[in-house]
Amino acid sequence: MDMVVVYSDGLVVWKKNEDGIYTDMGELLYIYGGISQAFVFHVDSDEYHDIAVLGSNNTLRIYTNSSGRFSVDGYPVCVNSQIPPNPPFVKGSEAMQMNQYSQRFIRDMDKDKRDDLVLHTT
Ligand SMILES: [Ca+2]
Ligand SMILES: [Ca+2]
Repeated sequence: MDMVVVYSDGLVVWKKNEDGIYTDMGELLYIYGGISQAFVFHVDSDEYHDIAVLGSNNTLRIYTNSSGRFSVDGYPVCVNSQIPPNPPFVKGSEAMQMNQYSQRFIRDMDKDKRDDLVLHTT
């Protein structure tokens, strides 16, 4: 399994696993403003893992990966709690503050090959 290394200054690099030896494959992304947390997941149903970044401003952005190339600016995520049955995360014109959620998990809850965002408030 390969490794994605996230630096708090905003740099995201890919380390390729070659029989247990990790080779630096270079910079995947550089997020202006810094990163407090990042998740590797599938936002779409292609075979390429995407990256969600929780920025230092507590907003979540998605950077999609298409054939190994990441979107430059990504897009902000907002959680629309008004759409039943479960609050989906949707592309938002303005990023939503995520600091109200004490825990965040990414799993494919409905097995549609697109990961979902599970949020917990206290
Ligand atoms: Ca993808
Ligand atoms: Ca899903």
